Amino acid sequence: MGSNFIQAFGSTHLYPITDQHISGLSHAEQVVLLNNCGATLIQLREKLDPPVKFFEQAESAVRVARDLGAKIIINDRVDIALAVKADGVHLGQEDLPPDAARRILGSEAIIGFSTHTLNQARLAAQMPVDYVAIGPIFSTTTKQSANAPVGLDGLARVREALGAIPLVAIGGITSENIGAVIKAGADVVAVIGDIWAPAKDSRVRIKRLLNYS
Ligand code: 3NM
Repeated sequence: MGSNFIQAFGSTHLYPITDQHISGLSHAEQVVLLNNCGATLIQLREKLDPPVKFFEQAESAVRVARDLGAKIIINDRVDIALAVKADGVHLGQEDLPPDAARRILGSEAIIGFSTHTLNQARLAAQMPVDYVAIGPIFSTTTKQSANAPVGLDGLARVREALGAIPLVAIGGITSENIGAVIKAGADVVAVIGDIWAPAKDSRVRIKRLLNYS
């Protein structure tokens, strides 16, 4: 576990997440745009559409990603990840637990797990996951029910507790603060708003996040 996930990013540190409603683009269109800019592993996230619609969109996004050589992770839905033969699933604290997802998806699947406190991250480290996500790092308006921000110090403490387990930071991350987030211990950063927010040029934003220094 773990190494497939980190290897998929090459020398980049951006784990982009799709959002149809913010971007105004289908999941497949977002995958094409992200991959054209250099992103190699992409999470499809759909909180509003019914499963039948998300399934159809995910199926075409995975088809497109296969042709491009990109990997696709499905947010929340183990059933959809299995049905569309995605590369893995990203689970929240209230989704199917990682060990159950592992039984369904098998040993090769990438399984990620969201945590919001140091204690949750410590517990996640004992689970059959390929990466642990911690967030929100900063305040965010993208997720309505986001917990209190853990900040860069909280992120550094999670890094210390997790040792070599791949760590994803999420929540309020932009091209302005990505350098500090990586320096504090994240392997990669997951981003929605700074990529897709209206009136932002997504192509420029994605490249800035991919090429930060
Ligand atoms: N999960 P943005 S924060 C989807 O804390 C999500 O686990 C979070 O969007 C967590 O990049 C968050 O716009 C929102 O802040 C991320």
